[in-house]
Amino acid sequence: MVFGHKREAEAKLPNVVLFGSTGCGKSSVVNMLLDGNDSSVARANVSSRAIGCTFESKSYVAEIGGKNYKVWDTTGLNEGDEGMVANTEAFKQLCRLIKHLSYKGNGVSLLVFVMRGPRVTENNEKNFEVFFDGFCKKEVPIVIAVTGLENEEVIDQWWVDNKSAFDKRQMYFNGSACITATSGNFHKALGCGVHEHVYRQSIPKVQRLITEHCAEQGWKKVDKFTIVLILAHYQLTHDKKKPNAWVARCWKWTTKAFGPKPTHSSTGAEMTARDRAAAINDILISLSDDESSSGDEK
Ligand SMILES: Nc1nc2c(ncn2[C@@H]2O[C@H](COP(=O)(O)OP(=O)(O)OP(=O)(O)O)[C@@H](O)[C@H]2O)c(=O)[nH]1
Ligand SMILES: [Mg+2]
Repeated sequence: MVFGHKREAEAKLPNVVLFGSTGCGKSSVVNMLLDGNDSSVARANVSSRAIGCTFESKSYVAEIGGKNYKVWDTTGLNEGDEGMVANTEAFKQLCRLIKHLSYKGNGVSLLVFVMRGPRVTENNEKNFEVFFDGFCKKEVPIVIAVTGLENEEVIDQWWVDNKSAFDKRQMYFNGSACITATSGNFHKALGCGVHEHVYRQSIPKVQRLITEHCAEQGWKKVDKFTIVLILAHYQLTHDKKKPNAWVARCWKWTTKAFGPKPTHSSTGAEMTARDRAAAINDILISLSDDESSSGDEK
């Protein structure tokens, strides 16, 4: 019974979803948000392994400034196979989490895009575009935490100097934090990690990102069948007439996520189109499974 009440209370907390490339520091940022919380609360696993460490979305209740938030650690998006941008499985999981929070929870109150500095890569840009612009349609507040900035002379200057590079890529954020998300290797003489000082200074910065930008009302992705309709519409009208701007835009990001746009000039390209269609189909099936089971928990 007590567990039931606890779960009910947790379900009402604002959801904060972290996303970004594999190894950019998402789980490390989650642990920063848990700083100051009861030490018995489980921390997120962090690893320097090349293949990725977090394989499913997992939530943590973080108390920040006297208020509780449900913080979601997610699987890293990566360079997928065959030139696709998002690793299909990771992207699928991320979309399913948003769907789950929309249909079974109280929506998403804040997205945190975690990026490893100091360079903004094409992959960062595409992950952002596909997920935020494409899937979330820019409708939810978003902030950025740039990790790996421990060697900057004046750490916060990094954003001042680099914001224009994001603007140029049309990556706009409600807030930003320049941080290091690790205290680094233990240094005997210092008696702590080599980055301990800058790490400690970074913790309140990421916590402020949440307290200052988390929306009271969670955003819900309501158009559950939009993607299916867009794809069906495009495939039906494809080659017969030019798609309208809305369809073309959605097509653009699904193409970026799942593979190149097909041309009918060679057999090889048709194979690619078929592979891509199968990947999209797979995603749609799993998303609609999720929705059909959402029932009255909405
Ligand atoms: N130098 C440096 N290393 C960092 C920073 N943040 C995280 N790391 C290290 O990067 C590695 C990956 O960190 P994680 O927090 O596991 O990254 P992640 O994004 O959760 O990774 P996946 O779950 O695999 O996608 C670990 O060895 C961290 O200690 C940072 O700001 N600077
Ligand atoms: Mg992780």
